[in-house]
Amino acid sequence: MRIKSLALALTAALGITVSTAAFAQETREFSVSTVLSEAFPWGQAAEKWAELVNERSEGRLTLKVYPNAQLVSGDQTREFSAMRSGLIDMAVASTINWSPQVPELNLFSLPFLMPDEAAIDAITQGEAGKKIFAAIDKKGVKPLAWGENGFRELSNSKHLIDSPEDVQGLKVRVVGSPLFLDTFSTLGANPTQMSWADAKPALTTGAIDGQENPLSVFDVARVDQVGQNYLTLWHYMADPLVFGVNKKVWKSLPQADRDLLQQAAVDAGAWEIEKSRRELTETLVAIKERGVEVTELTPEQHQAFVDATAEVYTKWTPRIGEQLVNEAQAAIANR
Ligand code: X2X
Repeated sequence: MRIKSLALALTAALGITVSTAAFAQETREFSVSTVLSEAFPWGQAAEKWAELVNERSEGRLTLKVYPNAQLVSGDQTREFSAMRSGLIDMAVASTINWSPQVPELNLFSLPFLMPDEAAIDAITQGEAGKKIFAAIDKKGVKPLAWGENGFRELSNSKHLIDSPEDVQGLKVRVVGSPLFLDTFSTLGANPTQMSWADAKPALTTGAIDGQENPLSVFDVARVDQVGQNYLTLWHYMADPLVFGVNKKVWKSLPQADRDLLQQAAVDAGAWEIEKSRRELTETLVAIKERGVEVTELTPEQHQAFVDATAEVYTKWTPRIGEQLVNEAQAAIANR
């Protein structure tokens, strides 16, 4: 808009008439929802996307990031619906928060499905990843690229956890899908659904004993300061991030801008995945230095958790789609 009016003013001042077609492309601003701010890799992914889009469109397209799920008043599981309805233009979102509306996204929450980072990539970068994007698309949001929140580790204020028995009776905060209630109930815990906005106060007052989040979140949000002194590295699941766009916004964009937006999302996602994986070692050192007791599981201890949560697959595989689960497992086996 500004460039166009400047051009019109200039041509008028010079007493010449030129076609304004060259200036006809207006600037546009879009909202981008995230749950975590730019203090976290997740928020940085969104800011990187905004930066690349701004640069590559020479200021024509602006992405304004709204962190802390503020566009849905902190209620992160309503983000997908708000995007579909057009209340939010774009988002960098966790698969966990969109899984109530897109059942296929529960794939990533199946306990101990993905043993390592290569396993995440085997899903997202392969046929299973395409199927999941098709499912998101079908539910009303255009997915563009993958990012990563990370492997979610279990913390609590009570005692060291290295066996399923240790989890029994613990009040653990979870979010998103009822799948998490099943995982923790199967382990004998007392899971409770809560948004991230409510989690920290609940940890502070002791209303809940534990929570699960990636190391970057534990570190940056200073979860150790609210009494979470025990951290078990059980890598039971990882939540990828999805860069997505409201369908109406997507359709309103010329093809060149769609390509620009998607390529910037792919580049920002790859940048953030690499960065957050690289920072993990350093983050763990920082957490240990603060006095948090960090527990790594032996292969036998790990297997006990795998066995104890196996029944979650029986209930959830049909909901996610048997073919998708099989395809993901095959991709992981061949990684
Ligand atoms: O709420 C959480 O635990 C968080 C921040 O990791 C997500 O949004 C899934």
